[in-house]
Amino acid sequence: MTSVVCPYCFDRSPAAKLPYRCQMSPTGVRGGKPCTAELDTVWAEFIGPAVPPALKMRGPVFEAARGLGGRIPRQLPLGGGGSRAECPDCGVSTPVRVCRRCHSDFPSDYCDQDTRIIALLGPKGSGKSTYVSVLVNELRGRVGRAYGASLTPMGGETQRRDREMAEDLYDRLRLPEATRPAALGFNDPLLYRLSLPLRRRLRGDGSRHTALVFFDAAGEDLGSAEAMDRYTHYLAAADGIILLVDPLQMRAVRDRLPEDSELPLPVVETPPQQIAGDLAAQLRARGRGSSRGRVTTPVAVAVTKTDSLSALVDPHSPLLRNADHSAGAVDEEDRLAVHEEMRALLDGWDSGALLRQLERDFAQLSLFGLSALGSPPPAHAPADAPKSGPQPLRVEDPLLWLLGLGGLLPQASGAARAGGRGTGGPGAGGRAGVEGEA
Ligand SMILES: Nc1nc2c(ncn2[C@@H]2O[C@H](COP(=O)(O)OP(=O)(O)OP(=O)(O)O)[C@@H](O)[C@H]2O)c(=O)[nH]1
Ligand SMILES: [Mg+2]
Ligand SMILES: [Zn+2]
Ligand SMILES: [Zn+2]
Repeated sequence: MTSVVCPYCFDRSPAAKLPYRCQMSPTGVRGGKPCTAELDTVWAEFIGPAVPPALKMRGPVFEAARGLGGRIPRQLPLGGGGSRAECPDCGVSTPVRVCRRCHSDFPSDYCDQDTRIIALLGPKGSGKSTYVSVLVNELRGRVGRAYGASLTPMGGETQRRDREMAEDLYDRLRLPEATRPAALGFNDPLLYRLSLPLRRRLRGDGSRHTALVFFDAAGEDLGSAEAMDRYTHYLAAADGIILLVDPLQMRAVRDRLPEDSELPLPVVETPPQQIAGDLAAQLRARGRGSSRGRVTTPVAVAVTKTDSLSALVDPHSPLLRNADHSAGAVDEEDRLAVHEEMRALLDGWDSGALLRQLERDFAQLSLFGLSALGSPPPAHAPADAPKSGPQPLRVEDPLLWLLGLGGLLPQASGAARAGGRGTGGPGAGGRAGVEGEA
């Protein structure tokens, strides 16, 4: 059965149980009058006082299982796999589903597929917003092609922001502005429909659809345990977490950059250790810890802005080239090579303190290195992308790993160990990244 997670309040529900909202259409009314807008108290309470009262008047909500008057609304299958139901008051059918808990409307095809929530965390200025914009672009283009995948924005709000992100970064070559903190109004998540070809042995050549929810928080909101509290439902519902670490905010890296480096250095914000520690505490409090105390949600820890590290890495480093996706499968050996490389680098920067803490807190962990832009922003125009546009490196790796763990993508080589949760492989001794926990 399709299980849907509300992208606004993160309530999980079987798709069949989601209520409907009447569209108040004047045509096709049977018998009585068309429905009129009424105060949706559930939704009004959820979105809070910032929204003007007039907007809180909405079409009536009715249960999928049983109508308001106790009648069971007639449900009609809809072409695309969704369904419509007839409003018990006016008799006109509606396709609009709403969340049971908060009454937010879902985009039209959101409920036809399982939901995967990917949480994006990292200190202020670590590159989260730039990363999302570039990641979406790569999933549509280069990476999407290799896996036969397609990615489409769902709902008017994501479609608008998706267009804006692409125009800003790729047409105008403008970097995203700092994300506004939740205190100034909660930022809606980005909702995408990811379609992947069904594996052949599952018969047929159809597609499997997944609703991907990306949530790009403001760095300020992750700077303290209290601020992160706002995100607790979201973090607890996450199927995977991508934690971005800005190397240019690490003292050891700043000290090691060549003297003549013209790199503009960012302000040093919350240390990644603190974010990881607060995150683990949140998840444990929400029941995501195992009996041995480690958190079970998989965490991809990605060092960003690797374009700025050329002086610190070997010219043959796997960090300097993209993974090969030509087999249409996630290359497990390549992931392990990157994990080991990153582990060695971190070891030199902070004697492995961050990794040791992460390993204590998280049972499923893998290190990544990526660059969204491929080179630093121009020194004279720090709000701009490089002249050549983003030339990303390895931005897709963390997400592909998480999707692979969830069984959504095939894995190549090392498949035996990747399919399970074993450690080992090249460079074993250190944690290879994925480790099961009883
Ligand atoms: N060298 C380099 N710099 C980058 C890259 N991506 C982002 N940056 C720099 O990092 C700055 C912050 O990036 P954002 O994407 O806004 O960071 P954020 O994590 O969303 O920040 P908040 O929204 O304030 O939490 C950008 O303005 C760039 O200067 C990259 O791939 N390489
Ligand atoms: Mg941001
Ligand atoms: Zn909800
Ligand atoms: Zn009605």
